[in-house]
Amino acid sequence: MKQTHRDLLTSAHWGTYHVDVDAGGVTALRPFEQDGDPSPIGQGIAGVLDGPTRITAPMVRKSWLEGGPGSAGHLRGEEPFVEVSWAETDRLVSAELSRVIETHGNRAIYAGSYGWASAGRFHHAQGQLKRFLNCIGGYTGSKNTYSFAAAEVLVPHVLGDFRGPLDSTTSWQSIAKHCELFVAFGGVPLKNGQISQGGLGAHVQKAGITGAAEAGVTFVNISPLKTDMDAVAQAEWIAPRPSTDTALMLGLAHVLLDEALHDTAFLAKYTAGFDRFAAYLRGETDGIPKSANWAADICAIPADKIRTLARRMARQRTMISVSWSLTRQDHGEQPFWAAIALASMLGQIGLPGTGLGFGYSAMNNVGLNRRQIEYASLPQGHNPVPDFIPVARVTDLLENPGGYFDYDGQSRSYPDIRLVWWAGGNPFHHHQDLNRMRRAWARPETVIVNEWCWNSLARHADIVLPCTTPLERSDIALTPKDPFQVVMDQAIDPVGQAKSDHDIFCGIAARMGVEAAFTEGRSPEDWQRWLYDISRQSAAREGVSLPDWDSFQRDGYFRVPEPEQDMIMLESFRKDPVAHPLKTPSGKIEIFSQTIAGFEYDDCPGHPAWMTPVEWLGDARAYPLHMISNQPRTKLHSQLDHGIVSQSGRIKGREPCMMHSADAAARGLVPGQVVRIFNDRGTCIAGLEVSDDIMPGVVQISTGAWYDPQADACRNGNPNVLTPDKGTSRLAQGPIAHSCLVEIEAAPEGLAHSQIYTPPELISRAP
Ligand SMILES: Nc1nc2c(c(=O)[nH]1)N[C@H]1C(S)=C(S)[C@@H](COP(=O)(O)OP(=O)(O)OC[C@H]3O[C@@H](n4cnc5c(=O)[nH]c(N)nc54)[C@H](O)[C@@H]3O)O[C@H]1N2
Ligand SMILES: Nc1nc2c(c(=O)[nH]1)N[C@H]1C(S)=C(S)[C@@H](COP(=O)(O)OP(=O)(O)OC[C@H]3O[C@@H](n4cnc5c(=O)[nH]c(N)nc54)[C@H](O)[C@@H]3O)O[C@H]1N2
Ligand SMILES: [Mo]
Repeated sequence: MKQTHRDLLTSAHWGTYHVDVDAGGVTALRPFEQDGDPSPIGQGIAGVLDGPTRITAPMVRKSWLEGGPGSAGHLRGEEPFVEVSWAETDRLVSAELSRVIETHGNRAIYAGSYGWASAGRFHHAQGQLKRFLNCIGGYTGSKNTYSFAAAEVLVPHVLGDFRGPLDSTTSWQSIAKHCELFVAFGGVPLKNGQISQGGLGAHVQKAGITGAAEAGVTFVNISPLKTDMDAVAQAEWIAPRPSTDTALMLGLAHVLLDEALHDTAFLAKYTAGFDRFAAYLRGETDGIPKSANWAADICAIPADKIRTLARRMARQRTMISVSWSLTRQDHGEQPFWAAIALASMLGQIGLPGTGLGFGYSAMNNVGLNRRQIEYASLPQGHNPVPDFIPVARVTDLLENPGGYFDYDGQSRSYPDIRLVWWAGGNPFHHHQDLNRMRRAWARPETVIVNEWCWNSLARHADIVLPCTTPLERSDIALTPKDPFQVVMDQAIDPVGQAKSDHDIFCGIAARMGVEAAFTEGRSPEDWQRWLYDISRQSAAREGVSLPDWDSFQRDGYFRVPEPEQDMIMLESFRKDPVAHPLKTPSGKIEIFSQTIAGFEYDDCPGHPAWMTPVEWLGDARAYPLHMISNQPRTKLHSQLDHGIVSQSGRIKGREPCMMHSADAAARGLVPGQVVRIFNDRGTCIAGLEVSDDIMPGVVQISTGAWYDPQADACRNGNPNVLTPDKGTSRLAQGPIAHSCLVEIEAAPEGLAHSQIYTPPELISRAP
């Protein structure tokens, strides 16, 4: 282990911390002194680095070890594991990869391997996996994210690009100086601003919203949850039915049009196809004017409120923020398209502090004024396999080899998957309709998983390769999303026989004769110096001089200076749309897209439109409550669910579920009670929290509890047993977790606690 004279440092997706270590291991993660608003999430790792939930040796599922690939896949998640040596897993994995590739080709390997893993530029699990697989002929991959797939596919058709505008979302500083009215669909959830992918140094979202409120900005929180906006904003709270924001935006747009409050000069100069959209708003295409009265019925908001809000938005310097959650619902393309159309009608896009923002506080980096430096990442090589799936179509892929699917104008087919490999993500956390996914998961012949703890994913594998946590290896956190670049010190020795993902792949690569191609002769430290060197050069091109490697290691971190100018989304396009056209066919904002219209999708026409979602309160006969399963406050997804911070937020050991007092009273339910949330897809056990900060008819339970199935129930409170698994539309095929109806009742008395935090049965073989 490397020696250092300063406090040990680490970086996580939830912040930078000092690491305290004694002879027994890591005792605490202390807040970084540069962070004015540190997240408590970090401490969650301190108690779980070792102990029963830690995977300490390579493991193989019993039937698979005895019978080989394809043995009793339906017993995944139920069978004991047999402890084996690394030499044995290297042999088993390389033989199985060779068999699958020779018999079925590389496209039979699914390694989309979606997930967040941990921060650190080199030890990036997914990057390591993909680099390794590319050395042996590639794999079937996945496209887009669970976060906002609908926007990733739609917005490039409308603005020419999504990531660029997202990464230059107008800064909080600019909002404080120039904005008067901040209208937030989905709120500004500070709980989510705890996170930034790849690490962060200082949390800025609380300061951002506080600064804007103190500067006199008025906030409107449009969300089923009052708590989606911090009290400091003193926001007006408007609670629409979930999954109806598009109708609300169309209603607002109709008022602007009807009262001639829209900016015709902006629309003419910067947009294309507004006339088609206007005809739809007036009802010329379908006989239904999208008036405030029309929207009021759909959203369950008084029409007067909609009219008043539209007039205020036209009168004032207005910022519209659309939460990423709006994309994770049925027809999730539409709220983003409608918001772009609405902001275009207000004519303030590209001006300081106003216009449009993609999800303030969805992460710490949204609205964080910073320089964009292209740091180097581990080269992944070339994947010769052309097959891919839209990431959330994984169950369809496993269920339906050879089946066809639509995606962004293409018709494609699912390959026949024989081997699944996951490193750094947890589909038993992130996917919808988990009971259905679990049945499909029985089909592949082999499932390989790199994990460090016995979560649901590890339990559903055939071969479990135990990896280290960031505290057991050295790395560097380099990220364009944050000004702080941080040294990640190794704080303790690897626990048990755990190896870094990189070392795991080195062992298998050696057996398959591709070690030289995989490592290029570099050690992990050589690679980190290499990544840092290239990053230094690209920073220098942006006028930023990163310290040399030794100074960086000595100081532990470096803060990239702030840019002189406030970040403003689409600023150069606004200043000169001829010199800086958008990368759309017209060079302008496409309120109507001929390209999308040309796809002739019944569920995604050529302009923003309201289509009823599969499940919503407007048609809640079977199940009367709308369930929001949003991001957890006490952790990142399923990570550290077994740790102290996540567990301390529980109610009688159960995942909290929030319900309005009137709904609880109508069902005779009381706070603190254990309840079952259910629909046709499954049942989820939770602890009841009663509050008037949620709109009646809506219930909220965070994602992230480790899935613990018993028949179709999750005993541990994972809401994804209830959520529907369907694409947003044929365009993006994104996940729709937020469009989900349920019912709630008291759970049977004396229900046993989940056993998910005790490991599966482990059989050790004497040497
Ligand atoms: N119902 C519902 N479902 C959702 C959402 C929702 O809003 N509602 N949100 C969705 C969204 S936006 C997302 S992004 C996804 C997130 O889903 P995921 O990113 O899959 O969730 P994580 O729990 O972060 O999974 C990361 C896994 O990597 C493991 N890990 C950590 N470090 C390492 C490492 O160094 N090496 C290896 N090999 N493994 C490591 C962790 O133990 C963990 O199991 O969930 C989606 N699912
Ligand atoms: N602490 C923590 N922070 C996180 C994460 C985490 O796991 N934990 N995950 C990170 C990731 S990967 C992502 S992608 C981002 C996601 O960021 P978001 O998409 O913003 O996350 P959510 O918490 O699902 O949604 C935000 C709020 O939207 C509201 N909402 C849900 N449905 C509707 C609707 O139909 N209409 C309206 N108006 N509001 C609605 C919910 O009340 C919810 O609290 O968060 C990131 N930040
Ligand atoms: Mo996400």
